[in-house]
Amino acid sequence: MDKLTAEEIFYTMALGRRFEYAAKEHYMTGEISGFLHLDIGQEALSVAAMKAFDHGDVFTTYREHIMAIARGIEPKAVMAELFGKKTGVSEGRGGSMHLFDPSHFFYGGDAIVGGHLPNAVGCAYARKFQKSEHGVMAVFGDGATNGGAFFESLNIASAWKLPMLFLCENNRYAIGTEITRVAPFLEQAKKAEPYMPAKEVDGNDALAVYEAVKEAQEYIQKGHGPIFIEAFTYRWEGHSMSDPGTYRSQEEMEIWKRKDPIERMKKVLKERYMMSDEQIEALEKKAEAEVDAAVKFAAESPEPEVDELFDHVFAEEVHHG
Ligand SMILES: Cc1ncc(C[n+]2csc(CCOP(=O)(O)OP(=O)(O)O)c2C)c(N)n1
Repeated sequence: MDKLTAEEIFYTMALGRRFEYAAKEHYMTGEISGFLHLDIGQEALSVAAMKAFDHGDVFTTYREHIMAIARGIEPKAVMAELFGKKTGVSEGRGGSMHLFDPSHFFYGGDAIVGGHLPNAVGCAYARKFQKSEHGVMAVFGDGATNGGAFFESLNIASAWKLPMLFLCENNRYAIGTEITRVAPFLEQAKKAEPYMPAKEVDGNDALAVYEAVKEAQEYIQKGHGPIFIEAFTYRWEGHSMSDPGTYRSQEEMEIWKRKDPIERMKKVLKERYMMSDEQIEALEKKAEAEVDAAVKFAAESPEPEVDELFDHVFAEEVHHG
């Protein structure tokens, strides 16, 4: 990886973490409502995967603020969406779980666990049909691999050799359920092995994630069909703002906090790319300022108008009799 990319990945990770803490703060004050799922602790995976997958369409889950930003969507448009404002990336209609921006080939933000996987498969089918350069990346949690939609998606993507990367973010927990209580093993890639090449990667290592996703992108662009990557990581916060996460031990959380992906990336910047503490601090300050500006923009943006309530709502009138 060149220095510029490494620096950009670090910056976006630092930006993402500050963004998430700001979102948490404004959720507490009531400016953000509904659900809010934070990605703190998983920044390496969220950022590096998006930066590496630069030729394609992305479908993901409800824990997606940082992914959207890493994809290139303006932090202020993401924050305004969390505030439910008209200037939000989904015009204030989607909120935290439904960030959507076709201009960045980012189609969510889906609240239904695994529900986006068949959509991603459909998109991959379209891309293959169009003989497009685009591959499709679907990001999902370990919990999603227990659903029928997951197996159906693996099956058809594999049978039709669709240009798809299945990226499993294994943070071990699906709300309060530890994965091995509901699956026979920790490594969910084993479920994909009969269908496609499947590999594991350290999800807290931004460089490793970047390399793995880049390789996968090349693989699917060559028309080999789908590929599966499982990245192991850990969320520091509860499942959502309403979850204190008491089902996990302090000890376990401490172990993972010591594997902080941001501190790890800082070390890489210093040791491999010869960056100084001052240069790194300057990036962190810049990230802080960008988040402050995003919050200000969101707070000052207008609410959607009541007479626009039915815009973008699609319904067909059904006549009976
Ligand atoms: C089909 C469906 N079942 C249940 C839920 C409730 N639910 C929301 S998130 C979640 C846990 C999913 O865990 P995982 O896929 O591991 O993702 P993570 O939240 O850990 O990122 C559940 C069960 C839902 N939204 N959709």
